[in-house]
Amino acid sequence: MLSDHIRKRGPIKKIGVIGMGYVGIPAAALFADSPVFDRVYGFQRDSPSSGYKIAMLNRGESPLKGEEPGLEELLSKVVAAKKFSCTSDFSKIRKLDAVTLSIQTPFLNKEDLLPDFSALKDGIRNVGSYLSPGMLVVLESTVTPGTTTGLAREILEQESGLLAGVDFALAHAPERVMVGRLLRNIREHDRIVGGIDEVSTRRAAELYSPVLTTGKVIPMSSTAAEVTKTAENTFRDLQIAAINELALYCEAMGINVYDVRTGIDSLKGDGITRAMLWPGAGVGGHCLTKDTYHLERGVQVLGKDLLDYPPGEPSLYVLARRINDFMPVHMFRLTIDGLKRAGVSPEGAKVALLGWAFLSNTDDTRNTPSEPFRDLLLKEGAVVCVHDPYVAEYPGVPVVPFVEEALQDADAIVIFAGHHQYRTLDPKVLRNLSGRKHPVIIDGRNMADPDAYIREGFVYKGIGRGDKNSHAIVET
Ligand code: SAJ
Repeated sequence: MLSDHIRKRGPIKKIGVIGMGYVGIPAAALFADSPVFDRVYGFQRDSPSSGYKIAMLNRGESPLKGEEPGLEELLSKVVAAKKFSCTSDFSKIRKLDAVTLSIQTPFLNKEDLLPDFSALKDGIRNVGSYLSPGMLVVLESTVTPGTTTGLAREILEQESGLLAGVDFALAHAPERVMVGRLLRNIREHDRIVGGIDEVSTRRAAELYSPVLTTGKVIPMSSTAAEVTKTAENTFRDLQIAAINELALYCEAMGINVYDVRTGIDSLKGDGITRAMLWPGAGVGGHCLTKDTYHLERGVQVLGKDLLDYPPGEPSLYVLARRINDFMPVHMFRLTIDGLKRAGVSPEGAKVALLGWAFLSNTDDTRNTPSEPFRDLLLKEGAVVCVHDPYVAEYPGVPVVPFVEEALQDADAIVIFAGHHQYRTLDPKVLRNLSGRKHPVIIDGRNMADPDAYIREGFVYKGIGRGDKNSHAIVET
């Protein structure tokens, strides 16, 4: 029995964390910093792309780019105390009580939206080959619901000859970290802990409780934990799609979506909630763009022939994804219409694309909605100059460091990211830089005051600004 193996093994003392990325590194450092545990190993394949992390981590340095408050100090502390070290020798797993896996599951390619589980499967195989009775295995990567009790369990049992739930404990504890606040998120967020059975759930709760400060463990089944993680992002994507659709409606009806948003948001009182998010030029990132498809695949596999749903209707969640992915196309339509109003053909038109990061005031460009927008313009023969104050480079896309360079001789100026800098642009300066009688301004993130630009002779168009998008052109 699993509980006998666990009783014989005693409390968790030695831990392994597989995958030294932005999830695994802070997790390993926090486990190592807890007086409850004796030793933590970080496991990293000595691959050409990431092998360098091993030596860095063993010097107590963080290989993560960007500011992570407290992480570097914590790493050097636990390395000096000999409570943490990084290794590529996976056989060390044999001596451990618990192993967590935080390995990326990116898309194979954008078309079929299928996840690439190959790296995760390698990690699971490595654990399986060194598995011993009473050990706990926890998946932290975002996976399709059913993976823990399915694929992961099968590989672990095949490699080890042991049985999940009988010889070893198996659970899913999804990570909920945001870059820039990794340590704080792990300590303060509640931690969903889902075992394949009660004993596994309890053992996994024993692993995570010591590192939580204000967060608490929320126990459930492993599949419920997988659905929680994917659905919490699906719901955020849905909320954004809902306000994006309303913005498109307001444009068609000639009203200002921000007035409507304020109006709806004013509905207060207990039990009354309206998750009014913000319309925009699109949804990027590595969470919201993929987790909906994990959830859909999960219900297709686990719920096969069991799902009762309105016949012939598309999934609301996939439709939300389609609406959000339509926003860069809508931005393209607004740009073409704006150029037409200014009497400029897209062929050869110079367009300043302000903002390449998917998230305002960050350098994160994963799945940026700016990219499909730029592709559409290039197809029309436009010349696109990309500016982003936080993004130095992007494969195949030149990014200029100074906004003036993008604005010089621009026929159209398109705001795609809500970077602070774009809120203080001066229409007068922009018009002089563009040198056009009626430059076009397309506002994808509610950064520009329509009247200030219209007064300067601009052709203005903004997401959700049905009240302004057909304004009279001012001759200056
Ligand atoms: N966006 C909108 N309108 C909004 C909010 C966001 O268009 O009202 C767009 C953003 O411009 C961006 C995309 O959606 O392109 C995603 O924005 P995000 O704020 O959700 O940022 P992410 O993708 O980094 O989401 C992360 C997620 N965290 C994890 O997965 C651990 C998500 O679950 C969090 O809800 C989100 O951070 C957060 O709340 O900050």
